[in-house]
Parts: sequence; structure tokens; C-alpha cells
Amino acid sequence: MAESYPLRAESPISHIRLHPIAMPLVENLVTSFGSDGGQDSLRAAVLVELELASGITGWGECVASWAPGYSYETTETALHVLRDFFIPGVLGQHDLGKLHAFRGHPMARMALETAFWSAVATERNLALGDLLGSGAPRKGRATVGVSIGIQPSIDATLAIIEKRLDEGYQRIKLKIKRGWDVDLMRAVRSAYPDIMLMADANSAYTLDDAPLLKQLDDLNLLMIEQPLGYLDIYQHGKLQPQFQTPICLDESIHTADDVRLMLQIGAGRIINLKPARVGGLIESLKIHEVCRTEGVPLWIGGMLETGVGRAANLALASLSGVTLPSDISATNRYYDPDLTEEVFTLNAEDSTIDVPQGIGLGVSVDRERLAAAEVAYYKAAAAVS
Ligand code: OSB
Ligand code: MG
Repeated sequence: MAESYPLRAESPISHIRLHPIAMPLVENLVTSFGSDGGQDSLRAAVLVELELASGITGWGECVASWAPGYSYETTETALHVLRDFFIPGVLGQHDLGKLHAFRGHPMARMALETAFWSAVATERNLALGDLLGSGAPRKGRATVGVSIGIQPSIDATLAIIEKRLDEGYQRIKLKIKRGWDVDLMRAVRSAYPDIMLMADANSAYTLDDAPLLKQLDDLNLLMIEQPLGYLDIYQHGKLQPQFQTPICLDESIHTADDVRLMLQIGAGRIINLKPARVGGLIESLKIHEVCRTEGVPLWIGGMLETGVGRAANLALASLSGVTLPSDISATNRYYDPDLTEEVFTLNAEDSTIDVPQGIGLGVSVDRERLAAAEVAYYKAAAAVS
């Protein structure tokens, strides 16, 4: 196991600061499990600021939300696990090997790992993507799409799709749930016969719903994302053979072995890789490698990250094994303003976003906006308790 955290910093880890934040979303994202923004469309996160004794810093973002909706982690469990276990374990160390003593909490782990990797990348004068890619050829632009939440009506959805297509997004993902599925997808497909279109159920269905879901199978969807249970691989193995449309697993993939299991039992044909869901960059690289060698289409998922998390996702999306459009949209789809000084914009001609090329994460955090977002976190946390 020890080889799983092989990255070593020349200078030891001297300080780690946690910044819980709440940021107003430009557009809330309603999914089958609820609204990600919580009250007032404020998205919560924890930024991790790591400093090496040399003074070099790195940042990471923990994408756990207010509530255990997408996964069991929340901002408060992440703060607890980071503050009481992960951080005391790694302070003074040159690597993250001490994290082996602890299980679970992948989103908290990923945030710390990203902060460490971006500091090490800076120490080595490399962009994070070059450290991840070990010098292999990478893309300068990541191909991306946009994720659209559950809307009050089909007409409202069509209006948003039109806006997003006008902006230049070439792949549209629609959130579906029970009662917001077949009519919606049929209406959108008939309005836009040729666009790259997909649906994400976030585990809203069971195997008994196969006949209902079958009605999506002739709509030429790019994929159907996570139709069944958030822990399930087995039942997806019963569903996929009934479908022409590829099933993509999101929630239920946590390790490279989960991907191997999915392939072995035919539970899905595409992987949505969220580094936060799989516990960091090392496991992400393992999954990338399985997908690359097995020819499994792969894309990078999103969790409404600020510029910090988005920069890490873009670095991953630049790897050669990422072959489908990723859920990484332009800054103006999420925050106005974002926490980072850099703004990510969509290249409308090819539905891409430029991968940061600066050393480390390639973005810098605006201290004033960070402080305001921290105040907003404590205000919102006090209001709900
Ligand atoms: O299932 O991919 C998902 C956001 C929060 C929780 C789950 C999901 C999502 C998204 C957001 O789809 C995609 C993005 O960040 O643009
Ligand atoms: Mg998903």
C-alpha cells in the first residue's frame, strides 16, 4: 500500500489552513437528490491551503456539500476529519503516507492531496497537469459540456438549452428524476435532433424501472448516467445488456477495481471520473490508466467547483485518456465573481476550456473574496442549526 502515496516534497509540510466557504451560485443545480446549493443557492466547500517549510503553497478544494445528498460526506465531516486526523497526520512530513492509517472520506482526502500535489508541482517548477501526466503528451484545451438541473417546465429547459448552445457548449447533460424523464428527453431530442445529449439520473431509479428507462433508448443519447443505486454495480449489470445506449457510472465508482468490476459484468461502458469521489489524484490516475488500456471512454465530472477545484479538474481533463466532453463549464456558469483571479472562458468554436499552464495549480486565490466567502459560510451554518 505504501507505494500509493509516492509523491515526495523536498521541503516538509509546515502549515495547513482550512477555509470553509459559501458562495452564491449563478444558477442553482437541482438534481434527483435535491438542490446542491442548499438555502439561498449558497454552495459550500472547504478550501485547503498547504504550506511547505520553504514557503511554497498549494491549494485544494473539498467539494462535500451542506448535506449528505450526493455522498455521505458534508462540509462539517470534512472539517472534522481534516482537522482532527488528516492534518495532524501529515504535518512535518514530506509525503502523505500517514493517510494510510485512515479510511474513507474521499472528498476530504482529495482536497488535501490536491493542495500537496500543487505545492510539489510548484517546487518542481511544473504545471500540475505535467506532474499528473508524467511528461506524456497532454491537451492544451479540455473538451467540455454543461450540466443543466431540473427546471420548472420543459419550456424553461428548452430555453436554457438554447442559451447554452448559443454560448458554444456542444454537449448538453440534463438531470432527470422520476416523473421528469421520458417526456422531457423526447421534447429536447425532437427540438434538437443532432446535438450531443445525455441524461443523469443520480440514482433515481431501480431495476423495476427498466421498461420506463427503455423509452430513452431510441433517443440516440450519448449515455445515461447512474440510473440505479449509488452503491450499486451488480444491478447495473442487469440493466446495461437491455440497452443500446451506454450506461455511465458516476456515484458507484470509487476505485480502479470498481471500473474493472463494471467491465467484467457489463454494468456500464463509460466512466465519469470525479477525483473527489475516488479520494484523490492517485486513484484518479489509476482509473485513467484502466480506462486507457481497456479502451473505456472517460470524462471528468464536476461538483460545481470554484476556480481552485476546477483548475485541478482541468489538469486531469488534459490527460490523453479523457476522451469525452467533461462537466467543466466556464466560470460564468457557476460564480460571479469566482474566488480565483483567473476566469475560465469557453472557446465557443470547439466547446473547450484552456487548461491552466502556470506552475502548480496555475490559479491564484483572491484573499478578499476568500474572507467574504468564509464569513458567508459561518452565517449560513449558524442559520441552519
Ligand atoms: O452527478 O454529476 C453529478 C453536481 C453536484 C452533484 C452531482 C453532480 C453534479 C453535476 C455538476 O452534474 C457538473 C458541474 O460541475 O458542472
Ligand atoms: Mg452524475
